[in-house]
Amino acid sequence: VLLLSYITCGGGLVVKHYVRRQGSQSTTASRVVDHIARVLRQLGVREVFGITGGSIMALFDALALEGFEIYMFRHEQGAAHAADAYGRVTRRPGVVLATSGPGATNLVTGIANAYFDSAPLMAITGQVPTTVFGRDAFQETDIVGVTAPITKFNYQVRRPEEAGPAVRTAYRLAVEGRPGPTLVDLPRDIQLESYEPLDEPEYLPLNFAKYTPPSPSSEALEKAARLLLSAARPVILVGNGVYWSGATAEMLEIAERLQAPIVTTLPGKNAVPSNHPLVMGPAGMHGRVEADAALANADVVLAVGTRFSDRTVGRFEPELREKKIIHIDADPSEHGKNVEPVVSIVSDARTALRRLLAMLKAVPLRDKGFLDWLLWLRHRYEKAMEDLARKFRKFPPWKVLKTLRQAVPPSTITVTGVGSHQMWAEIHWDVYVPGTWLTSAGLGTMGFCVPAALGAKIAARKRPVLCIDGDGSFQMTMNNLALVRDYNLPIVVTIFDNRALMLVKHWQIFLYDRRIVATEYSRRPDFIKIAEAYEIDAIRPASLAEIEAAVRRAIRTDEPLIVIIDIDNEEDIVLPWVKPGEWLTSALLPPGMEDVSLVYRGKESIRQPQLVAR
Ligand SMILES: Cc1ncc(C[n+]2csc(CCOP(=O)(O)OP(=O)(O)O)c2C)c(N)n1
Ligand SMILES: [Mg+2]
Repeated sequence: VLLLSYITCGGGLVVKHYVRRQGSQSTTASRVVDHIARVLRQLGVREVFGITGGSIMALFDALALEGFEIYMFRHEQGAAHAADAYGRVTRRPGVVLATSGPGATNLVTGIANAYFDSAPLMAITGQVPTTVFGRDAFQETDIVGVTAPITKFNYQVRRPEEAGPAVRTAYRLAVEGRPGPTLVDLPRDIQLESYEPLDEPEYLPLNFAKYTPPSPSSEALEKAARLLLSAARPVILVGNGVYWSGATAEMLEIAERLQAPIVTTLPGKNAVPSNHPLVMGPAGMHGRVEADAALANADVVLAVGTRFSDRTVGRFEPELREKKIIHIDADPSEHGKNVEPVVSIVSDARTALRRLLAMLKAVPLRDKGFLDWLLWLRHRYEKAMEDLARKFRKFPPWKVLKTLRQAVPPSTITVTGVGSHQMWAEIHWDVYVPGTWLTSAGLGTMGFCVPAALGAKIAARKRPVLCIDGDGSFQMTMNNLALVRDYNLPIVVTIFDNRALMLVKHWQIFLYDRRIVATEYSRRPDFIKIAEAYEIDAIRPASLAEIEAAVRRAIRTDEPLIVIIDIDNEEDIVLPWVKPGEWLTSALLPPGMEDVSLVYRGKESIRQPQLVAR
């Protein structure tokens, strides 16, 4: 992945003309921080997230003078998740600020999260004065070193004239090509120097061509078209790169022309509408049955904007090696990293798909039985889950999700925590509008939901925002609920309350002979009281109808709400489940599907399923 730690130690940047008045510490004359505030404004930034401190307060001061809206979080990790979500919703980098030392290190999980999910984010950290560098000064941390492997680009400003170009460069690189987080570190003495830019270069002297994907070659596209047209069971694997490049329409049109099922990754759920007839949903460890089956039985895979995460494919060898893979991705370092494609196209997805579409005029005849089989699998799974729901003593999580889906408008932005509740949402939450599904997929960061929901709400004030959280995840960042009333951010938070770290307990049950270690809470705070403390209404509903009515009301009246949903931590086993390191066809299916195999055997697959012993 694009990794560039560009650190100048003196030298490096040549600026022709600038005025630098040494020693002035005036609070209103043009300081470097005032210049940064103006640069941010020119870039279109209006809102920033963060927590102040000695090494960053000058920038806060300048931003306030310049009229920025500053969102005060309760923990920097929360501020970073909010900026991440803001970036995903607006497609512009969310900006997060933190002081040096603990402020900066508290950002690290949030930055890593944005890195793994390719979300545009720009962090600006304060740093101790250059005069005390390397002396273990109070709150000195080498944040540029710490974040080197989890940023696309980071830079420590050492001279006033570098600040503007560094901020513009970091902002641009956060969204250019494959999005991701960037960081600018600002020593305190530099922040306070007086500075007036004269003929300042726009960017640091980097070769931006390296970050902008090239045009796809006609030869590669033609080869891809030939492969797709001659395939028996072509399947499209959609990653969230399709969303970033705005290629949803092109992707769907290609699928329709080829009559090829679309399978997504967990973040790729965001890129295509779940209710499109060819969209099978996410494949993977907790994928949909029909999606796992589609990907597992494909002969040609058109993979777009995805890195082939192990969570999506189970394992890379030997099954994937047998497939002909066409890989389109903006990031050259993704090509050949996890799988060896037959055709490798380094390109923006939309550009490549538009040109590919022009080559796919003819609609070939397909193995229609394959699609019929996938839809039959979907039907069998939904039926099995309906039957299972009747046996549950407490709320079946998937029924809760279907109820919530009915209760909120199609354009609702939905955010999740990390755990079993997230996996249920992966399988059962329908995304109707691309861009409305925000989950921590690559890093799997518990605590993402509440602050990300706040960031999403700040980005889209008029749209409802729903957080689907777990009780464990919720407790990691619930302190940020304070912002709901501080800034009037009426989000709806649902807590799937199983009093457990269920996804790990699930593994203990199946992989550790039921040795339940440190995954069940004996005591826990009363979430109703927590809600009350933050002046938010909360309910513990007794029925699905009650959930639906309460959520509908909250959205209609634009009021925040916390819904605590009782789930039994013995019943709460997410299926299907592909055990770590196994191939998709060995997915453990729910009760009632014992006769079903995910290996496609033509027409027999539907009519005589019992032929296949599992
Ligand atoms: C920060 C962090 N710590 C630990 C984990 C490991 N982990 C993955 S899922 C999970 C349980 C999550 O519990 P909860 O939020 O209650 O969701 P549930 O699985 O119970 O639905 C844990 C501990 C993680 N993903 N992130
Ligand atoms: Mg839980």
